[in-house]
Amino acid sequence: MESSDITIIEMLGCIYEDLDIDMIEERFVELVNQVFAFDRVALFFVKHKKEVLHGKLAKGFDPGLIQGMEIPIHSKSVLMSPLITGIPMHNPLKNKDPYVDLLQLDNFALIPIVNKKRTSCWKLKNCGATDCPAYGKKWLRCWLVAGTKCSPGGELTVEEKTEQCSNCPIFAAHDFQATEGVMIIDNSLSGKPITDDMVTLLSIIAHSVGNAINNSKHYTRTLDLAIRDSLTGLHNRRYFDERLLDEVERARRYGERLSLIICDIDHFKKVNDTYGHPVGDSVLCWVANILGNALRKSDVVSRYGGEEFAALLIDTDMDLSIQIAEKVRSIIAEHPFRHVNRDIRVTLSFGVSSLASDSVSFEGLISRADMALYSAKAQGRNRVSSG
Ligand code: GH3
Ligand code: MG
Ligand code: MG
Repeated sequence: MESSDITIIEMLGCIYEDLDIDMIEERFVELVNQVFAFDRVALFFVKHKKEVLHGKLAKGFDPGLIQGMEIPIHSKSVLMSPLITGIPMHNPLKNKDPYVDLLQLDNFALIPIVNKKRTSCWKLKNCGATDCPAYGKKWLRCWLVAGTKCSPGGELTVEEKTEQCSNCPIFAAHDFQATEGVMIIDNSLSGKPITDDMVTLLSIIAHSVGNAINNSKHYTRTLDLAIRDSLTGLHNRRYFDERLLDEVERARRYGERLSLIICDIDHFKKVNDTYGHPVGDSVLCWVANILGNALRKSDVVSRYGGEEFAALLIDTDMDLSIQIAEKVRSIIAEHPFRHVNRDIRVTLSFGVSSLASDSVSFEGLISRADMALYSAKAQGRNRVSSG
């Protein structure tokens, strides 16, 4: 075994152990750099929601050029090809391609970063055409090869088929779940050869990296689920209680301000009784959304109980917190929730408290907000009280 093999195994081991996507990507570029020393390397990742390939990391390239560069996944750029086919491209034919021109690629290869999730087209479509060239292949798609049987019209060319297949649910633009991104390796400056062996080895490494990235996404998603309320997507009570302890401690240590808003939907039972529980659920989500949008990203907004919400306002004093609570109260009171053809009017009552400079306990913060909420209810609801 050569020392470069050991480097690869060691570095891949580290990549696999890491659950932080940014670290995985950085280590991947470092590995490629140490083992292959190409002139230039760039990593692009698929942003599924935006439907773009997004430039993230670069070595040798002008980082300003790569970072933030976006290539629509519908574009016909050669950079997209490895993601559609799952196959690396080594010195691809350079038909006029604005992205290849922009990056001044000449002696280069494109390595797909994919994960194991992709299902074969013939499995997805339950296709029995065993003599189809795409049958039995994981990455080959029907529209990529002549002679496939699934599109009507017999022996069509790849171009004709692409046209026909563009509405198929597994067509390129709709089927990017298994693709994480693409790595560009380039030796255009030095002219050093990029061999087939290098491309093959890199493709295997990139596949492992694709799986590591996918694992990391799953892990992050699981962590997120554990701290969120499944109905509203806000933080759950357990997370809120933990953060409350931490934030009270932090505010005391650094002399920062900290406020708490607790609010409760008025006569919510009546909403359920009148419109049914599922509509009640939709109202809860609507309120949660308004509350979440009214607060800053750094604030901790949670579903505190059934129809009760709590928000921890970091470094915010009582006056500003009352203003924020008042803003949310008026938005909800003035804009009814629209259900089918009916307007459902709901109101909320609020209790606000702030960490006094001499206060040491988080219990005090909660009990004062609770008492203020109780007082808002007692005074007729749909109002903000402080304590
Ligand atoms: P008040 O103004 O005094 O707060 O009156 P209220 O009717 O809102 O208070 P009450 O505590 O009597 O009733 C709360 C209702 O909230 C009863 C419960 O069924 C409903 N609720 C709690 N959690 C959920 C939920 O997840 N979904 C729905 N649809 N309703 C819920
Ligand atoms: Mg209520
Ligand atoms: Mg309640």
